[in-house]
Amino acid sequence: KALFMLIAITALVFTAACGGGSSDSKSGGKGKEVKVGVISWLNGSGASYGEAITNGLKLANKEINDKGDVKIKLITEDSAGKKDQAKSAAEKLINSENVSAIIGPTLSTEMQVVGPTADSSGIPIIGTSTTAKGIPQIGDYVFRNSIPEEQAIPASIKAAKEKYKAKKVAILYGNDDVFTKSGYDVMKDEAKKQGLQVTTTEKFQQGQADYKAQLTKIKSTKPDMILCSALYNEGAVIMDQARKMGIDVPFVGGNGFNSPQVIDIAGDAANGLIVATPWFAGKDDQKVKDFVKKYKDKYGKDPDQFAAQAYDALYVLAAAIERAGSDDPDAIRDELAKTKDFKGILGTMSFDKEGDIVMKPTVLIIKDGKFQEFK
Ligand code: 1QQ
Repeated sequence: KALFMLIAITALVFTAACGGGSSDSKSGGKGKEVKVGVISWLNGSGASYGEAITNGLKLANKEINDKGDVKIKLITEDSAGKKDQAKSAAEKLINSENVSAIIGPTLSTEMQVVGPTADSSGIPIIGTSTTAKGIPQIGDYVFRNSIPEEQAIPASIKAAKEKYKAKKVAILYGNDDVFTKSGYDVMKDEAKKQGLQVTTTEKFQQGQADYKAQLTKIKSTKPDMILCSALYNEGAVIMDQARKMGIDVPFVGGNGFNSPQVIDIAGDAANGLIVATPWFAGKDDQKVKDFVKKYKDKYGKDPDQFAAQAYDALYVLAAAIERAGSDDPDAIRDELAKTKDFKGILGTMSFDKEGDIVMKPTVLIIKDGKFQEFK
């Protein structure tokens, strides 16, 4: 028995000394580059989301690599906001590029197919903008640092209801996208919970150009506010057409509206839009100020929520890679899951046991053509 123990211990010591055998060729100790795949919406009607996200990632990547505790190589694929393209991108990153982790994709619609692919391949994935219900619950390898609609929308509806003493709301939502539908579900439930009467519920489709039929109906029911679940392109056009029809009540929007594109497209018509977000550029925090300056210097414009979330996500991932001390996806996943009280530019965040973000959103309003704190 003693001899057996001796052999077992010798074998153990030998394995440990060799760094676990097969993973040795992949192990990314100090100085070695760890490959991280990025899937982002870079072309088409929502390309500004992907532009902000990849800008935020590039900025963080340079800082992380310059510091040198870990080295990350980003490999970026465009999904064009389409779930099939997002899935092919994930397969390429996992099977051909052998990435150790993935950041993205942009839309919950895409994550619903990419999440299961990454999860079944044992590759950790962090959504930085996916806010529909059930995303981290796809599997143990799926995380997100974007605040779910279930937390953001109740906060913005409550703040708007109190401020405007609203009693009646109309709801307008896109019924062909996972995120816009999920936002609608929360709006409907929350209106009920907060004792708001829903005057009418109207639907639209992605890419729709004319919303007059829906808006005419909404106008006739005289709501105190409009709850709208849309991506920025449709959302901005809706607000523009609403204001032109004389609908001047506040809009409460979901995550899709958290883009300065709403202001670029709708102009003054965007005033009166209320949203909840983990990001506020005007925060009196040195970290936030530094980030805003660095981003502006590099890209010639202010960062938005999507850039900030992506920036923090890469730092969260880099910290997990550093703690794992290797590029082994399983080890990185386990360290990601332990993320607690990470201090980034969004504030302090942790992952809950399902891999969802724990953080309170801030409520903002577009006033005088810019996002401001809603008080
Ligand atoms: C989602 C979203 C979109 C607004 C991301 C751009 O929140 O698809 O979940």
